[in-house]
Parts: sequence; structure tokens; C-alpha cells
Amino acid sequence: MKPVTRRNFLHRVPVALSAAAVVTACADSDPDAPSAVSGPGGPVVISTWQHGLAANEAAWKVLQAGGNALDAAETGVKITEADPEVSTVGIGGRPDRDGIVTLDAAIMDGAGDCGSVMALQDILHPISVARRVMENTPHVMLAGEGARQFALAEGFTTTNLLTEESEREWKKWKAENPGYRPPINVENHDTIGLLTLDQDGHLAAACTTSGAAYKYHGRVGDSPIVGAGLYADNEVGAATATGWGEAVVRACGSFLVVELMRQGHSPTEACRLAVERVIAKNPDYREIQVGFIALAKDGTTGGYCIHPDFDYAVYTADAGNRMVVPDSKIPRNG
Ligand code: SD4
Repeated sequence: MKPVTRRNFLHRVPVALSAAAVVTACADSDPDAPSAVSGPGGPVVISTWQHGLAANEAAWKVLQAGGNALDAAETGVKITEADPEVSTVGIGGRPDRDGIVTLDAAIMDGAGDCGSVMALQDILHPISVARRVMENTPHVMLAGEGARQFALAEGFTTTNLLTEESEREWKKWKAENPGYRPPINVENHDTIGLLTLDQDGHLAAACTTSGAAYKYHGRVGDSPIVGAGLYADNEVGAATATGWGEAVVRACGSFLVVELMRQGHSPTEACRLAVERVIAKNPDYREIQVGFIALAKDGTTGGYCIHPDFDYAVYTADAGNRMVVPDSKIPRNG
């Protein structure tokens, strides 16, 4: 792929969406958002699901102010983490089957630096703890009580993440599921994964989740696993995943998407091929949802999923902040 430089970025093709993808809404776009700062491909923000719109807004503001891709990615997903109405991320996230909210998060910059926390309890912003792991330790991953102890040592305070609504739902689930089996179905998802490209052409990725609802205590999904839940490489692009984490891990999904882009595939095509790999490795694919989104270093974006109920939010200078419905392997009513 031809490198995008400051000299040639003016001639690049405007940000292109998959011809088949449907742009659905831009209701949450900020009409007063300042016009974009020019750069090689950026700024661009893309994130999973409807709650991505609000996350994109926050990330975009950072980029507009001249901030970098990493700060923008962290700032964006913190909005979702702090929203108790989002039942799949941060506070208000569904607990594990024992009624304990455990959070997974990872952050990565396009230069290759990364940090993550797994099964973290009591901390409102796991993404910021993941960033501290990246910046303040010699490690990439911290898990469980060790991650919590690290967060406290770094000055994070504790928060009760189990909201009344979430506790009520969990108790109902428990009463109705004496077998104590976590549900594996297409509804059990909605992680936020967010990718940024800044005006200097640097990429970043952030992914944060309360994980699969009513999972086994201690279960870790794809989201905090670098290469599975997210990946970023300034040479190529970035990708992130949503859906049934076990299926994403089996295919090393986000790394696969980036490597397919490295081979010359567009973001949408790379996501489609990665979904096909997931399907090949998961015979139960009809029962689960997996979706990928991708951002190439030239600013083009794309996504693809197994089932048609997935959408994602894209913010670009020319088109603002809007939802996109990607193609899916299983067609609507299929
Ligand atoms: C996981 N991938 O822990 C996450 C779940 C999720 O959208 O909500 N994804 O498996």
C-alpha cells in the first residue's frame, strides 16, 4: 500500500464506506464541531454500537484540539464506561453469574505499545488503568486482584459498579436459570471498541467491557487481549472486535483484520474475511454474534459481522458523526 505522507494526503480519496454499508443516522452529531484539522488521513474516529456516537464525540473533541490518537481513544471510551445506562460496559455492566461486575479493558497505540486489565473489580475507568499498565509498568497485562491493587496504588478510587437495575436483572436471570449456565446467544454483547487516527497519522485503539453477561467468575474475554479484542499498527491500520469473545480469541480476530489490511484488503473486506475465519473456527456461529470494525491508515473505515443486528459509529470531517450498518454473513431474515 502506498504510504500516505503530508505531501500526498491532499490527493487521497475521500473517506469511503463499503458500498453496501448503510449510513443510518447522524442525529447525535455536534453541528458546532469545529472543522477538521488537516492531516494524513485523519482525524477519524470509529467505534462499535449506538453508544459509539457519544464516545466518538468526546474522542473527536480531543483530536480537534490537536490531541493525539491515544488520548482521544481513552477519552472516548471513558464516556461509555461512566454511563450506567450501558449494560455492557463499566458501571451498570451486567455482572458475572455470582453477581460481581468484573471489567476487561485494553489500549494500544499504533507504535505497538499496549496495556490491559482483566477481571478488574470496583474501578470506574478500567481503560485508564490499562493505560497506566502500559505507561507505568514493564508489563502489558494485569489481572484480577493484582490489577485492582495496582489501580489503587495509582490513585484510582473504588466505585460500586453493580447498579440496582443490573442487580435486579441478575437475580431474575439466576432464578430462571437454575443450571447456572451463562447465555451464549446473539444478544449477549455490546462492548465498546474505538479506533482513532489523528492528524499526524498515528493510530490508537481502545476496548472496554463488562464482558459476557453472567459469565463464570474470573472469565476473561477477547477485549483485553491484544490481537483479539483490538490491534493497532501505524504501518497499516487498526481493528477492534465485539461479540462472543471466545470466538474472537480462537481466530485472533483483530490482529487478523490488520494483517489482512496489510495484504492490501480494504477495511470492510478485511473484516469480512476475518468473520469468515471466525465462522470456520466456531461451528456454533449461528448462535453467536461477532463483529469487527477497522480503520486503515489512509482514513478509510469498514466493518462486517455474522448477524445483521450490528452497527457502528463513524466520525469524519466531511460527513460528521453517523451510524453505519455493515453487511453481515447471515443476511437479514436469513
Ligand atoms: C466479551 N467481547 O467479553 C466481549 C463481550 C461483548 O461486544 O460485549 N462484546 O466476550
